[in-house]
Amino acid sequence: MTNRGKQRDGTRRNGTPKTYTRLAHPLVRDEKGGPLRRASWEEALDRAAAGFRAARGAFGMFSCARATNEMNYVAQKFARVVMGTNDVDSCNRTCHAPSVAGLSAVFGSGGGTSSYEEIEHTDVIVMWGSNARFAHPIFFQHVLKGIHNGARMYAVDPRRTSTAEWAESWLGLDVGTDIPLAHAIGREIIHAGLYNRAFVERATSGFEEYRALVEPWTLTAASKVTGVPAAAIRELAHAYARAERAQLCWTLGITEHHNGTDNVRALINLALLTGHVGRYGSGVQPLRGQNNVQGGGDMGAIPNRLPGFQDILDAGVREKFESFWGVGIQPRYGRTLTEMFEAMESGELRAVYCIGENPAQSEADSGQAMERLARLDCLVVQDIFLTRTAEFADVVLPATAAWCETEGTTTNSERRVQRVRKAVRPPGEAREDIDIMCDLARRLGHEEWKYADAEAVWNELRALSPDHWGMTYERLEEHQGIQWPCPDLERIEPSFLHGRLWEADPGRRGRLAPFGIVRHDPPVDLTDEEYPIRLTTGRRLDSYNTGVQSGSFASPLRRGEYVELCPEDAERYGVAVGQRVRVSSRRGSVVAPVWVDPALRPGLAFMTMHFPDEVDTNQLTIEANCPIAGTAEFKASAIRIEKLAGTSAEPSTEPSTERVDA
Ligand SMILES: Nc1nc2c(c(=O)[nH]1)N[C@H]1C(S)=C(S)[C@@H](COP(=O)(O)OP(=O)(O)OC[C@H]3O[C@@H](n4cnc5c(=O)[nH]c(N)nc54)[C@H](O)[C@@H]3O)O[C@H]1N2
Ligand SMILES: Nc1nc2c(c(=O)[nH]1)N[C@H]1C(S)=C(S)[C@@H](COP(=O)(O)OP(=O)(O)OC[C@H]3O[C@@H](n4cnc5c(=O)[nH]c(N)nc54)[C@H](O)[C@@H]3O)O[C@H]1N2
Ligand SMILES: [Mo]
Repeated sequence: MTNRGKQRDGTRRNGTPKTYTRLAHPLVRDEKGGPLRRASWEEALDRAAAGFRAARGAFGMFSCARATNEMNYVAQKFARVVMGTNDVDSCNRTCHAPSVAGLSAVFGSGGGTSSYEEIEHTDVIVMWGSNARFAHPIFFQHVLKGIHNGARMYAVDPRRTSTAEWAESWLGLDVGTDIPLAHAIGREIIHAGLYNRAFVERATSGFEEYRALVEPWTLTAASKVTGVPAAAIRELAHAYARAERAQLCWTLGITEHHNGTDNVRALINLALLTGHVGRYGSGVQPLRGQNNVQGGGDMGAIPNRLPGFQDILDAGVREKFESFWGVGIQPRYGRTLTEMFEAMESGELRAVYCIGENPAQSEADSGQAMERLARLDCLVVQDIFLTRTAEFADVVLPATAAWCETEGTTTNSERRVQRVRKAVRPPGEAREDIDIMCDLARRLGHEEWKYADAEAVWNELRALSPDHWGMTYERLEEHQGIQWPCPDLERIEPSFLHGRLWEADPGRRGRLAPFGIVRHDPPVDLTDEEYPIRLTTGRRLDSYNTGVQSGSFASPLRRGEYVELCPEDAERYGVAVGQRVRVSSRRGSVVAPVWVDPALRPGLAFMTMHFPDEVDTNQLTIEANCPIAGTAEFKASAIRIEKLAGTSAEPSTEPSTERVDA
């Protein structure tokens, strides 16, 4: 491979922002390590099909969370029907898989329980580990309306983020101490007699065990572990429990930990304790990441569910799909994205079809991830840009951009399915993801693979997924989007889920919601004398994920990658804004300029994932991951910072808080 060996030090192109080329023609590589060259569609598809055929039984699929529901339906069908495997997954694994796992364990389904509109009509909003002002700006407009209507907002984040600026109170906890904080809030609510006894008795199970679990977490004990003042914990507990309606929202500050699912369960416990779920204005909301990551999972592009979020282990469900698709479905869960990377290491996975993902730069410990990609017999990358991952590919297939060059639907974080449309002609010979997959399927012996259009795919999905049955394209248009579940062609269901929990005998109608018995477990990558600083990573308003889609535009907001420190730490290390330092973790090392941000606290540094071609942050992160969900601990690594000899601060750059008024 051309790039192997250079990866361990992420300084390769430091300082020179990369412009990505839009893919317009298929490319193939004649030999490993050689260059990519232009090829015809015929040749590229033949090569891809041959590679997949040779690796039958050792094939994995990465599906695209930015593409449509229809595309994701076809992708998982390709894995299951054409390649006979459940090894299909997407970036949901690096992201909100713990939310899906936690919500399904409690409520039986993995979606957020409320609608965006409800946040405008609630009394208390808790933003926990979420910087929605930057990462969910549309949702945040609803939050601002809620605040305008009188709601009080609380922000729980180690950094005083732009979101926290709008909050009544900011709880600046230490990274990885969310469970002690949640347990202390729970204990305070119980001790103050503020829990919803009727709801707990009627709709939940395991309360006594939960009460015993949280009992040691007094305000003082939690304050010591989390760094949050006892009075602030108490205030949040009382505000949340006393509210008539309350919304608890979380994102990656909760999920991207080695115990992400436990974190999610600890937060859901608070909603169960107070009854803040299953009613208009009250609910729990994981604000999902990519535009269609909710839909990708709903469509079955995950290893444990068939379309409609139906469990693969359910024989009745399997039978339905088997008779519809005319093939047997393996009666076991497939590998997650994380497990697929491990299987590349052992040689059990030898071919990967990577559609609209850039794992060479988005996986934790990316140096290791790239070594594994380089080891594959066959890597086919289907993308709209020539990504870093494509640099390891044997075949690169140019796709159309789902959001403006194809027809279909996507599903947002409030479970709303909406139409997307083709408005722009794709460049060169680029083809739609679905057409490319069908062409490959036909080459692999499935002559019948052909869809007239996206609507034909959707109608096939509707026939198999009761939750989507009522959503014809016509109705989606008429209602400007419909939320699932929508099992009926006439009716529209309420905007929130789990209203049954409030019915007289919910236990008889379905499951009780169990409290999560979860314990504090600090981050895996411990800070010590050698690596004394806690690094957390995340996002900025102006850039998107690995920067492939946002890297090529010029903007005064876009200032490239920095390692951000608080003023006290900058002084302690004797570094100033613009000065280049070496940042090292137990896995790798990069060079980055310093930024000073008073939103941080001593001992805490922040970097983004947006500019990996300048500074490859994921060389530093740890792949330790949640055993239930497989999500890596992107939010907690241990690092050290060293001044580079002969460098000094660039003059004239003012320390900035980077915050923008909404
Ligand atoms: N502008 C922009 N928007 C985006 C994206 C983007 O790249 N750019 N990406 C999209 C995607 S894929 C996703 S998943 C979402 C992510 O959206 P968010 O999850 O809101 O984004 P992050 O900045 O990754 O992390 C959120 C916060 O977690 C905090 N945090 C870190 N460690 C901890 C901890 O231990 N406890 C708590 N309570 N908080 C902690 C960080 O300080 C950070 O402010 O954004 C989506 N929207
Ligand atoms: N350090 C650190 N690392 C992280 C995170 C973090 O917080 N910190 N967050 C993690 C999270 S939450 C996520 S979601 C992942 C994201 O990880 P990835 O999904 O791997 O990264 P993206 O940059 O979003 O890559 C999306 C790719 O899809 C392509 N694409 C867009 N539209 C289409 C389409 O219609 N068709 C096709 N075929 N391709 C398309 C784009 O060109 C791009 O190459 O990163 C994870 N990595
Ligand atoms: Mo994400």
